[in-house]
Amino acid sequence: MLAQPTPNVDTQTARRQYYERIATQHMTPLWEVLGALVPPSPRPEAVPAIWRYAEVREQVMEAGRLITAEEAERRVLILENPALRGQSCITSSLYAGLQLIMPGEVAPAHRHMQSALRLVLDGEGAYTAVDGERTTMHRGDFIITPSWTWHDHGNLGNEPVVWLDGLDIPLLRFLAAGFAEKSEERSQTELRPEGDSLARYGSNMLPVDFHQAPSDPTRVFVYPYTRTKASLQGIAQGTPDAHLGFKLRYVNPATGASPMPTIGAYAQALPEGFETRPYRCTDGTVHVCLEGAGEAEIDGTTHRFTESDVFVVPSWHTLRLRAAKPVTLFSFSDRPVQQALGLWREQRL
Ligand code: 1HN
Repeated sequence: MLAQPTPNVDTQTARRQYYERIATQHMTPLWEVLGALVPPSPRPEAVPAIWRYAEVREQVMEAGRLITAEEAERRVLILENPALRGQSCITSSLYAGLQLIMPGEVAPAHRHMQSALRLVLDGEGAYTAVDGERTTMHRGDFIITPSWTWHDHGNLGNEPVVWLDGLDIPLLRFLAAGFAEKSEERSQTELRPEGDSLARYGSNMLPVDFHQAPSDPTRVFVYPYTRTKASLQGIAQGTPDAHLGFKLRYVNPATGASPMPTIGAYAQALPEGFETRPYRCTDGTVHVCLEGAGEAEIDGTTHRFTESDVFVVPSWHTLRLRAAKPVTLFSFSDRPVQQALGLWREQRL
C-alpha cells in the first residue's frame, strides 16, 4: 500500500473537532479503526497462559473449606486469560474452570443453553448425571452436558474430586442467547442405569429404530479414558503426523460430528522424545496434560507442563510440542463453530 502523506496541523485539528461533534450523535469514523477491525491475520486479545496443577491445587482445596458446593451452586475457580481478566474467558469464545466437589456434597440439578464439558483430573468417587443417567467419574474421562440438558454432580466417595470444566459461555454471551433454569429436584431421578447410553449409542451400534434429529443432543455423554487410551495406543503403532503426533477428535458416533456443536474436543499422544513441527490454527485451544511431561513452545516462548497442567494457545499462535516422556493431551476449542461458518484455517509450518 502507498504511504499516505501526514495531514497538516489545521486538517488534524479540524478532523478531531469533527470527530467530537459526530460523537455526540453516537457516530465515529471508520477510517480511524479500519485496520484494527479487519486485520490481515487474527489478532486475538487472549494471550498464551499455563496453570500448573501442583501450583493451584491447594487454592482449589481451600475453596472447599470456605464455601459448600450447595451454597456456591458450582464451586469453581475460573481460569481467566491474563489479558481478559474479569470476563470469565480463557479464550475469546470459551470459558474454563477447576471444579471441586467434596465427599458427600451435591452440586444441584440445573440446565442452561451453554454447552459444557468436564475432564476429570483428581480424585475418585464422584458422578455426573445428565438427563437422568449417572456416570461415575474417573481421571481422564471426557463428559459432556449438551445445551439444555439437566445435569447435577455428587461425590459418593471419601476424597475431594476435581475436574476441568469447559463451556461456551463467552460465545453465548456474545450471541445473547443464554437461558437457564434450576430443577425442583436437587439430584435428578435416575431414568436409566449407569452405562445405558454408552451401551446403546457408544459401542459401534445403535438401537435399530434410532434416528438422530439434527437438533437432538448426542446420546453419548461420557467418553471413558480407558477407551480413549486404547484408541491412542492402537494408532501409536503407526507413523506420527509431523505436526500433531497421534491426534483424534471426539465425535457423536451417530453422526460423526463434534459431540457438541459449539465445542470440539481432541485427544493426542506424543511418543517420548517426539517434537512436533510448528503449527497454527484459528481456533484458540485449551490443552490439558493427562499423562507425561513436556514443553509447549507458543510463539517462541517455552512453557514446561506436566500432569493435570492446563495451557491455552490463542488463535493463530504457533505451537510446537515436545514430549520429555510419553505425553497424552486432551484439548478443546471452538473449531466446530468456525468450520460450520467456513472460517477455520490451519497452517503447517
Ligand atoms: C455449570 O453448570 C457447571 O454444571 C460448571 O458443573 C461451571 C459455569 C458457568 C455456568 C454454569 C456445572 C459453570 C456452569
